[in-house]
Amino acid sequence: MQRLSVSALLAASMLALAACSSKPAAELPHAPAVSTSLPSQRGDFGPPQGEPIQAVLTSPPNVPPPIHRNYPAKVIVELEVVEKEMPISEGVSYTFWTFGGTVPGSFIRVRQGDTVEFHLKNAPDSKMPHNIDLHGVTGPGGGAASSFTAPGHESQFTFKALNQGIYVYHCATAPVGMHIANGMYGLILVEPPEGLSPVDHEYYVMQGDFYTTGKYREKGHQPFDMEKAIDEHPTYVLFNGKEGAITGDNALAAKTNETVRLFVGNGGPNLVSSFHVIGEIFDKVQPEGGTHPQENVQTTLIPAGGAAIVEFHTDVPGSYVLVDHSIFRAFNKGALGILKVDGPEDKLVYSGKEVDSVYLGDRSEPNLKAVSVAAQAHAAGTQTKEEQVAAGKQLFTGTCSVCHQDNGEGLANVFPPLAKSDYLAADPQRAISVVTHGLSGKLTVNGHEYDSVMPPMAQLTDDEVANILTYVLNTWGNPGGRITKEDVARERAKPAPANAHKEEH
Ligand code: HEC
Ligand SMILES: [Cu+2]
Repeated sequence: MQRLSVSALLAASMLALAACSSKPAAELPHAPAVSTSLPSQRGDFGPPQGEPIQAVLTSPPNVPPPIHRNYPAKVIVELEVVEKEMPISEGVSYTFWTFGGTVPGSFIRVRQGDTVEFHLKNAPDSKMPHNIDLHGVTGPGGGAASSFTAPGHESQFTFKALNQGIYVYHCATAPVGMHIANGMYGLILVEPPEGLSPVDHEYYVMQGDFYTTGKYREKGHQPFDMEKAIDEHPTYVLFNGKEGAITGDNALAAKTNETVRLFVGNGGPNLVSSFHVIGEIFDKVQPEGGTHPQENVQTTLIPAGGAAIVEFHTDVPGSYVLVDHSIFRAFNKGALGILKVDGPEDKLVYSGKEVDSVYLGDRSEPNLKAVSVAAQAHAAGTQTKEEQVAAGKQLFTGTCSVCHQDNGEGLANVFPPLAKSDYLAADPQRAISVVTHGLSGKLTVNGHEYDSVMPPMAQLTDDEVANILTYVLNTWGNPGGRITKEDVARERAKPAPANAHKEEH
């Protein structure tokens, strides 16, 4: 087998060589004219012409404007590494290491054949040395060896952008995985000489997996967890480095009847992304950032350290949800974004009625501010019942409301009411166990019998359970009272009662 594949490779490369040498060599320096028929041709179009150009760098989700040049130029890129604390979720902070102050790093756009003079600076207050490996560079380490930069220093190297495509760049300083896990990646687009087709919107979205010592959404500052990273058990899987980076007020925007191009990267460090936009079909995808497009695609796989260009047309208004279709990552680890399309309905294409709240739960209401306010107040020892209620209300939506409904009325014969529930009023502390351990078997609420199963809400932290139950106790005419984080911790530590939800194996 081994020998077969080696000889097959040899034959293939000989064929490729033959194909190359059959091209008149004179064609190569004047590539723009021939490049449409040879889209993957390497782009040494000769020495740079004209004055050097300072590259426009943009922060996600923005993309620098298209290049309308028809000659190769010298392009100067200045990128600064900044280590900084930023929110990773509402009320949760993380020390990111960044290219240009954002995760993912600044978007770089050059033209095939350009000579790129790259300046990598490392901010004086950095604690670590860093470097950069650009997948669009031909040369050892993709620039890594030439760009190792201590805090307060600057490195410079030059490369020719020989191949067109969308490429990941990342830090490659040891421990490499840790530098990438802390957010050190971004995209560089090498436009074909004739440019990309014009579209109405271009956006920059990049997935990454993150590893914190605390649980998902556990409040406060969260350090990097090397063990979880090695085990490939991410706490967060995110688009653009923060839960909610592209939802709510930060959602990507378009109008109906427009064309949208997404440059979608995946920094990893570990996971591959099954990138999907709920409610859209990709008219065109350049999988793996390669040259030959695929058409009419639902979900495209983006490897760690890879990227794709995705294009589609907007027909119907509404919220389109960007997800990693490894779907627990979307709804339980944060890999979720929104493209908000405004414009008139087209009932012929879609009958109407937005379904995003069904899909999104608490994420359709992205304002979790009350949750972090409550957490901060708790840390300071000043938390009021009102703060708990406000936070609990946010968390109830999409967690408990799925079954017990937004108004707490439940659903007849299936989900018991929480509104004016005599079962709840009889023993509010018992409700803690219901949430943390689940509940099964017969029970009577307000004279009606239920014999169903509530799974344990194990994803909720102690303060989240406390806030939700305090909200429930103080709403819909329930008796009031307060549940604390300590109450929950105590109840959670106890063995599950006999009527807890039992796992079936
Ligand atoms: C997947 C559906 C589901 C979800 C989600 C759910 N519950 Fe329940 N809940 C039930 C069912 C079903 C029962 C009744 C179980 C039985 O019949 O043994 C129940 C019972 C209860 C009870 C006791 C009965 C009553 O009406 O007072 C409380 C309290 C309760 N749930 C609170 C919550 C809270 C708070 C949340 C959110 C943290 C939540 N539940 C999430 C399905 C759910
Ligand atoms: Cu680094």
